[in-house]
Amino acid sequence: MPSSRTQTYLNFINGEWIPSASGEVFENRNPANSDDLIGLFQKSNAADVARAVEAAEAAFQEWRLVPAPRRAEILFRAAQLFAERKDAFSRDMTREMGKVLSETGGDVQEAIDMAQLMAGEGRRLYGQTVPSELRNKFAMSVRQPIGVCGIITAWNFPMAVPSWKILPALVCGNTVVFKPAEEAPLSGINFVQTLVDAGVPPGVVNLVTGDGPGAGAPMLTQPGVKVMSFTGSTATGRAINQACASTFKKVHLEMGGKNAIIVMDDAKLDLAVDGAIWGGFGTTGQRCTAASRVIVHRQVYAQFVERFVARAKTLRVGDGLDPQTQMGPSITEAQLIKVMEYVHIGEDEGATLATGGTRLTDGALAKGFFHEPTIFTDVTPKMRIAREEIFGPVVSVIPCDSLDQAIAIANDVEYGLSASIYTQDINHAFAAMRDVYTGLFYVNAPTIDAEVHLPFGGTKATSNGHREAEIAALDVFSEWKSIYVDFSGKLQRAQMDLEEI
Ligand code: UN1
Repeated sequence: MPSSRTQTYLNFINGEWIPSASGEVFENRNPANSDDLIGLFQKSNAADVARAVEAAEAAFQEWRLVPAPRRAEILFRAAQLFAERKDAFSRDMTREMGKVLSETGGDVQEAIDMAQLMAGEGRRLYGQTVPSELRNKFAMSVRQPIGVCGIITAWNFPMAVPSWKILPALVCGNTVVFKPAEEAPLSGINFVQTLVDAGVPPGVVNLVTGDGPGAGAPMLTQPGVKVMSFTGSTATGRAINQACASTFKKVHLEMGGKNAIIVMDDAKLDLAVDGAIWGGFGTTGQRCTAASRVIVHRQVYAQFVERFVARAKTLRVGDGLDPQTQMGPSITEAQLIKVMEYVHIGEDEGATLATGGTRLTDGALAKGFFHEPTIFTDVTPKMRIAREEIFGPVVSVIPCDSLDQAIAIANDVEYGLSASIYTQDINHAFAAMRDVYTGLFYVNAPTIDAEVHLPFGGTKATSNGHREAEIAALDVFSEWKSIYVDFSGKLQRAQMDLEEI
């Protein structure tokens, strides 16, 4: 039961913190210690979403006219405030979603970086000027805001990913209705509070907390929502895409991954092991970019496996608030159960369980959702553990005989987010870079750690063709208007033969 000191957090609509029309709240608990109740959050419903959309629609009429450099000044102030609040926000984040403090600090840092990047963009937002086909006529294109943007994000990067979406939406002149993941709503609230403190006007950013069916789904059918940007599972992304079709929303989806590290026979093996450890077990494997497959050349396979397994065994699993901890818990019991199910699936498929495979329940760990770092070896590309996104600390090692075969295996999954190669041969590196069909590619580094000033996104079932972060995000949150200015004082007609002109 919540104690009398338990804090109740509110929705933020039209510049005010208010309760949900539902009158209901939900609990947010620490995945490292389920006794630790972080707070009670509003269980929002369609009425709350309708109110938030209405506020955002009204605010859009003014916000779209605020000059972009002025909008950017607010983002610049937000960057400063995120930096001042970084430690406190990192602690809140570790407490609510479990990743270790150094990683949550990195998550807040992405919001700082993105705010700086988008603040700069307020003085650019470049369009094009091109010559007209006709005399005494100018031709140019400008970016226009679209309207209300619905933003639904995942819990694993609860400040970074909202920043990739909301900050470009704002600098372009849109307004926002934001639903953070129900597993990490406090980071969403911290994010919004900071924007408000930085000077974002009422109605420009609205926040509703709650679950997907209650607080997310109503956005999809609201005619007032013009853009939907989502990060989460492929199944949910598909449903969002379908639900948004009838009102012709612009939909941006960032979904699953089954990312591969390729280790060639000439790789620096210790470097590759470092990369596979960080790529596979960083964030407890709960990244869409996680290196959940390692494709290793048979010449170095035995050596690699030995070192990789030895390193995985040394990882200290525990509460992310403890600076000694290297890997935190799974986000929920359901997620932990999914991890354990995949361990059984791997065993049934005939892969070798080289290390891990068990839930950790010693002492204080019993109160959280902890699992050993787990490595399957002798995995074949057709096994489910080599194809399906597990979103947990489980890595499949797959032997290969050549670069061509490694590339074919890397590509033979439904997803296409990230991939990497460890090699000292520049020809191998460039061939893999060209032929692995993903949105991100790394050489001699793991599949994770994207930076905010490069486009982020994937191919195939990972994405629906858009990219986020970087200025690629501006393409999601603005639309082009082509403008022709005729100063000839007479009717000039394009698409005519020159003679007639
Ligand atoms: C995600 O898992 O949703 O490149 C995003 C990375 C992080 C972002 C991951 N910067 O791994």
